Amino acid sequence: MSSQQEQGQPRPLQMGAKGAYIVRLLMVGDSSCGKTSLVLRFDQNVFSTKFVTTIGVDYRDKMVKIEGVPMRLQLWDTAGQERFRSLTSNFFGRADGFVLTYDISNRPSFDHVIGWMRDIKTRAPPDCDIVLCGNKSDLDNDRVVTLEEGKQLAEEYGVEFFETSALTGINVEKMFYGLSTTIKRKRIDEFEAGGNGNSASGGGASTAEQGSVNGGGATQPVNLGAAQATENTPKSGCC
Ligand SMILES: Nc1nc2c(ncn2[C@@H]2O[C@H](COP(=O)(O)OP(=O)(O)OP(=O)(O)O)[C@@H](O)[C@H]2O)c(=O)[nH]1
Ligand SMILES: [Mg+2]
Repeated sequence: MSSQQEQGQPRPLQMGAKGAYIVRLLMVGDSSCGKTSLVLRFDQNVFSTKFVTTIGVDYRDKMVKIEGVPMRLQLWDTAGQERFRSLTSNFFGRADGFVLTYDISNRPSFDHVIGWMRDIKTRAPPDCDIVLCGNKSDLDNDRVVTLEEGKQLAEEYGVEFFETSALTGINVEKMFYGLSTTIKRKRIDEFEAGGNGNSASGGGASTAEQGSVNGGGATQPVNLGAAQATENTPKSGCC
């Protein structure tokens, strides 16, 4: 653990070999909620109705410019199936951000968000940012999780929220850019400005720049509420 983390302060982002900052984003959430589809829509602007479940972890990277700054987004697309959980959670310790996804037409996938949050809190660096993503918003007729429920849960955790559709593409870029912007402001700008990462300037990054409809204060600490009370696993410190 770095000295910044010991002091509860964000670490500066790592600079890669090609002059781009490296941002490690992890896709997490139940199987079939659309993690791989979101990555493919974002990276290649494609979509398939065929379901090929992810085995272990897939990887892609994508170069983007966030507010003029080159960033290499490393997209780690983890398997949602329970049998891969111990493997995939090993990746949490080096994450800069999480896209925690559920399917708006699948209630259990929403109910399991609390468990995913607990895993993130247990294993991920405290300065990582999280976006809660209700995917398959095109399936409005089959919707079982309301927009309000999603927003409210995100608010409880103090994370940003988007409803997306990998099928139509709606909000997919906004979601990835929103999360990346939040990370950039907290983990680059505040260091360049000579700050220590504790100022409020990183919050709600996506709303100003990318026109997010559902964004919230993303840089607040994750509040696990009641879920944390039952958690007795010590922090792994794997970062
Ligand atoms: N209607 C609709 N279907 C979607 C959407 N996103 C994904 N799907 C479908 O949902 C199924 C599962 O999608 P995946 O992206 O493979 O799900 P996953 O979360 O990666 O699943 P695992 O790899 O098993 O964890 C596929 O049949 C997709 O076509 C969406 O936004 N709308
Ligand atoms: Mg997948």
